[in-house]
Amino acid sequence: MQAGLEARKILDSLDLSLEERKGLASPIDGSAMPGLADSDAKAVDAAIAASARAFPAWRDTPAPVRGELVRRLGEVLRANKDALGKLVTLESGKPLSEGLGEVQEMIDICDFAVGLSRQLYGLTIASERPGHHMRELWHPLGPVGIISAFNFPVAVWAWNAALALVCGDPVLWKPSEKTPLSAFAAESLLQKAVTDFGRAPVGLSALLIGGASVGEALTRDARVPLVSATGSTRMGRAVGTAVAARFGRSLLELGGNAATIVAPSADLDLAVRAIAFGAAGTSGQRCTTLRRLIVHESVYEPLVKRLKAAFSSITIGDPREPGNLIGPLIDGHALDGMKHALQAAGAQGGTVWGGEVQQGLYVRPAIVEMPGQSEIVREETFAPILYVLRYSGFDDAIALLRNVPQGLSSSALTTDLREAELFLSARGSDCGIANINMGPSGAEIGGAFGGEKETGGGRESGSDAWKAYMRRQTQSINYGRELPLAQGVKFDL
Ligand code: UN1
Repeated sequence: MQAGLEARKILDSLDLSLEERKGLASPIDGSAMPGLADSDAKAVDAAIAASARAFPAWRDTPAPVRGELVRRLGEVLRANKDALGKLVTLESGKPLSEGLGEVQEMIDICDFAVGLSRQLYGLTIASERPGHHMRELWHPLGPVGIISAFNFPVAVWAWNAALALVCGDPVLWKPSEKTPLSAFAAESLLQKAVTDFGRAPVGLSALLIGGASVGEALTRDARVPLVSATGSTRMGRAVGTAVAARFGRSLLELGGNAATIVAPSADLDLAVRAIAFGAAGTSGQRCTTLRRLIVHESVYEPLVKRLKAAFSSITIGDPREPGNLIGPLIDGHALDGMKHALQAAGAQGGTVWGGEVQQGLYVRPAIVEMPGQSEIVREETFAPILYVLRYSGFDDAIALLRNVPQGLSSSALTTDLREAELFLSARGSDCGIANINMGPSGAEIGGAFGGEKETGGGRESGSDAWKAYMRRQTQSINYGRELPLAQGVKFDL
């Protein structure tokens, strides 16, 4: 069945009948997806106003009760996992197992957030003053703007929304222009949970469909104290500076350009599988995708040979077919970007293997052997291109790994304890994520997710990432009858 028709059927099955409007071409077969109307400036302003109005009531709802809404969202997602996962596949072109995995990631973060709703812990602090105590309390922050990317069209929203909601914050979501339908379906599932829950204020959550102007409205508006944005470094720079100019907070998850070091002691069977999934999985369109492989000279030739064989065996085609490991690129722009990068790599001394277009937006992942970490290698191209570099000393490998502007994810394949620990030490990887004996992509939700340098410094998802969605208050309480001043200061009237 044409992808566009199948998408409409799924939306119907979710009771989301759309009016006849032609949307984007599905990356799977070019058929027209159902279209959604853009939110105009007035609608965006009204949604922000409604979310600001919803805030006091949600703030005053006890956190474990807020958790109950997120628990219901998790249940609605469980019940609709197949439909939403399929829609993600139809719209983004990722294989169905990954579309379903993405919804699982949403369910997982809901579970995490429900537990968190009873654990928004602050500290108690010993006071230097007699008859005093001190503590830190975390308060809700206000409406959170979420700007998400096409490659994880719903999971990254869920990371943000599930945490923001238990933290007492309304959410305003601008999804990627490339994947509005998955967002529309996910938002409607949240609305269903809101209806079942019955105690949420009007305006608690909104979906804003449209392009850069919608994102700009969120970044400029002082009623939105936090903007969490996932996407390109260029977009993040614009968001970060605009939000900073009004002293708002931003949480940025931008370019990746991940690297993996393959040491002489690496288990090569495991390495081939980890590298193939890391570099070619999701057609190279994760921000954690492995793009730079740094291989010890002693294993370089056999590994590259095995990687070429493995990449040749990757089945490429309709992502709805269970046998296909990778689907298409998202659009012609992504394909042009890949072609441009391969040309540039050739011009910078690289030897290109693979990378051919099979048909439409389906491409064979490329392996490019590079003489050094040239300009094109230091840039992130959102496509399945694996640059391979050679090293002789482990310190040199780490230096190569670090010598790029981005700092999201990294890994080392080694069974040498000293190398592994060095890689994980302050002298090792400079990324937000560092793995041993696995690839750099496919993180679980329990850890904090994000990276350093041009990746933007934000942390989402697990661990204590929730703190970004709240404001911290330091409280001092005097339960005595004297008024001692800190630092022994005297001010006796
Ligand atoms: C992204 O590409 O923006 O770690 C998120 C991973 C996924 C999330 C990627 N869990 O690859």
